[in-house]
Amino acid sequence: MTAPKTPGWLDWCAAPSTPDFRLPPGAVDAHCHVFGPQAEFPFAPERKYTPCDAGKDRLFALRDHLGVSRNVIVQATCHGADNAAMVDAVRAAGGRARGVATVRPDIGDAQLRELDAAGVRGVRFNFVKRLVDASPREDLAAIARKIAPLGWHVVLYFEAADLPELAGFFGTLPVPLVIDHMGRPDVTKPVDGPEFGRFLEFAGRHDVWVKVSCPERLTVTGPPAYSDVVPFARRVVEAFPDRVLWGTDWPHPNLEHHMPDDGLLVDHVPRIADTPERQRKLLVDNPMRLYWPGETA
Ligand code: 0GY
Repeated sequence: MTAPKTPGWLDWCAAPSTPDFRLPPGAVDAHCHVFGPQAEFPFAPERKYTPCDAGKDRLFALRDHLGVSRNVIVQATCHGADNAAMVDAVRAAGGRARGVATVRPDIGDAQLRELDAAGVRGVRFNFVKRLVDASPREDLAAIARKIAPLGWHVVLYFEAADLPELAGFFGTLPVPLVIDHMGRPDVTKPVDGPEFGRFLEFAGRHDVWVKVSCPERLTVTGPPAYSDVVPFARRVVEAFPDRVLWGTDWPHPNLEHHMPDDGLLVDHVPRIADTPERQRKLLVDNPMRLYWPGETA
């Protein structure tokens, strides 16, 4: 028996357009997920949503359609701390994917080494309240200490309004930090305003990488231009050209208003990274340094 999808669930775009923008060779989609398939990889009992299936074969088909070379597959909350679907996808990609896991604080060194051998390079700490139950900071600090010797990083997902309260804790983590979706700015506020200013200051002070992803999730004005998100992403790309990452966020969990055409998300890239050099860093050099160090694209 498989569980039905959350009411109103929007499925991923089955026929994405071919992008006008040609991704440079070696481009990395540094933020995407797999969901199930549920019959093979059941969702976690504690999940906050039940998505459609979005398995590795569909992800790899999208990768090839868009002209992406490699993926970073981030554990989605619907799978809890059972990383089986993500690890299966990373292994099946034959070196063309890395993974970011969710783990519990009691995870053993042998399990961590097994994840590392499979291609996992980080763990995700999620502070978005609609997605997870509370995560005690001492648990997260214990996880960070365990992963540090492996050279992994922590991916942080939080709402912009929560950064002031979280920043002190983030500053204690002994590993590089990777921030999802630019820290989810409220794009109706000014890009020069105090809230985004605090984010930029945080990103400038620490060993931080920023994903300039998810215009479809942050926008109020909507597709296809996502024009309200562009100034925020451009500001980050210009401020931190060597520490920005890009990703599709396929299969786009929990969108309520529209499901993006992933081809148009690729066409968004030149609007936020407006020179070939900035594009190469964002799409190839930076993610290769973080996830495939020492390898050429
Ligand atoms: C994203 C965003 C979301 C969900 C998850 O793991 C997840 O469930 O990341 C969201 O609902 O904002 O990055 O996919």
